[in-house]
Amino acid sequence: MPTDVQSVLQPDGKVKNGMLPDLTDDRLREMYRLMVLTRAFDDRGMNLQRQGRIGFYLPSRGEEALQVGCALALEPDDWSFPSYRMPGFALARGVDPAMMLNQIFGNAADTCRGRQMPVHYSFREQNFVSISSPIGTHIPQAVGAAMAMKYRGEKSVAITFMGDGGTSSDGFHVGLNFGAVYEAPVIFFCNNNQWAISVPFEKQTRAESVAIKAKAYGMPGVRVDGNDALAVYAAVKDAGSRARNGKGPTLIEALTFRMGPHSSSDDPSRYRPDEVVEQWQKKDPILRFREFLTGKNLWDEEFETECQEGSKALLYAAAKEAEKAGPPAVETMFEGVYREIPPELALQRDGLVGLAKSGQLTGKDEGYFPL
Ligand SMILES: Cc1ncc(C[n+]2csc(CCOP(=O)(O)OP(=O)(O)O)c2C)c(N)n1
Ligand SMILES: [Mg+2]
Repeated sequence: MPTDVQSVLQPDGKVKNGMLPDLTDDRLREMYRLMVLTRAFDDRGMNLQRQGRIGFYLPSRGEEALQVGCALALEPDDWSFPSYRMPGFALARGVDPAMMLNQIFGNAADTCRGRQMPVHYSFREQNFVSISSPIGTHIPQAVGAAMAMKYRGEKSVAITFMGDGGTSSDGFHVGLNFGAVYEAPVIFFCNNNQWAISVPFEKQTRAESVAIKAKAYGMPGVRVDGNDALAVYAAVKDAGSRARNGKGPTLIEALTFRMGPHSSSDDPSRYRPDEVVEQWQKKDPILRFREFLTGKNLWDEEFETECQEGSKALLYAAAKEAEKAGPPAVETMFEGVYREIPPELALQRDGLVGLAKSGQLTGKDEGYFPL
C-alpha cells in the first residue's frame, strides 16, 4: 500500500529483522562519513553566506540520509536530474566538494562559469545534469533521457528529484504520465520534507500521500522513511532494478523534514512553530545511523573525529581556495553560445574587455542573486 512507510532502521538504530540491505562494513561507514560531510558542507555554506562571502545558500539539514542512501544505490553510469536541495547527493556521487564550492562562489574554476545561481550545480563527469530553478522543469527532461537510454539499449537509468511542492508542477504530471506510457527507465524521487518554503504539505495536495498518485499514472508508488538511509537505499535499488529490467518507472516518496530555513533568505520562525522542529530533531538521521553503526561495532570516537574534523578541515581549505580563484574573466560571458561569434557581439566583448583592462569594471558587490 502506498500509505505504508517502509523502513529498515528503527528510531533507536536497531535493524528490523531480515531487512538489512547487502552492504559491506566499509560501505556502511562510508554512508555515515558522507552524511557527516553533507551536514558540514551545509554548515560551511550557511556560514559563508552569513559572513557575506557568498550571495546565497540553501541548506538540507535533516535530509542527509535520503541523499546519500539514494546516491549509493545507483550505478556510476546512471543519470541524475536533481533538485536544488541535494548537496549530499552530489558528494555521494563522487563530486569533489571543491568543485561545488567553486560553483557557489561562481569563480573562474566553476563548471557553470559563474552564470548560474549558487547551488545550481552541473557536473558532466557524474552525469549530473544542471539543476533548474523553475520547479519541476527537469522532470520531463529526465524522462526524455531515460527514453533515449531505452531506445539505445543501454542499461542505465535516469533519476529525478522533486520536493513536495514540486509535485504540484506541470512538469511532475507530464513527466509521470509520459514516463509510464513509454515504460521509460526512470525513477521519480520525491523528497517530501513537509514544506515548500512556507506552504505545509497539507495545503499542497488533497491526496493522502504523494506515493498514492503513482497509481493513477500506472506505476508503483512507494513511501519510505527518508531519515533512514538504508530504507532509501533499498527502495532506490528496487526501483533501479525494475527500470533496468524493462519494467518502467517507480515513484518513491521519502518522508523527511526540512530542519533549517528554505534558504539563507528565509526565516521559518515566521510560519512554523519551534515545537515541530524539536520533534524532528529527535529523528536526526545521522544520530540514528550512528546508533546503528555502534550496534555493529563499526563506530568509535576516533572514527567520529575523523569524519567531523576531516570534513570541516577539507571544506574550510576548499572554501578559501575557491574564494581566492576570483571571478571568471569578462570575455567568458561571450563564449559557449555561438560557434562563430556575431560581429555585434564581438564589438560588445571588445568594449567590455577594454573597460575591464582599464580598471573601470570592478564587478565588486554586483550581480548577487538577492533570494
Ligand atoms: C515554477 C516555479 N514556481 C515557483 C518557484 C519559487 N520557489 C522556489 S523553491 C519553492 C518551493 C519548492 O518546495 P519543494 O518542492 O517542497 O522543495 P523544497 O524547497 O522543500 O526542497 C518555490 C515555490 C520556482 N522556483 N519555480
Ligand atoms: Mg519541500
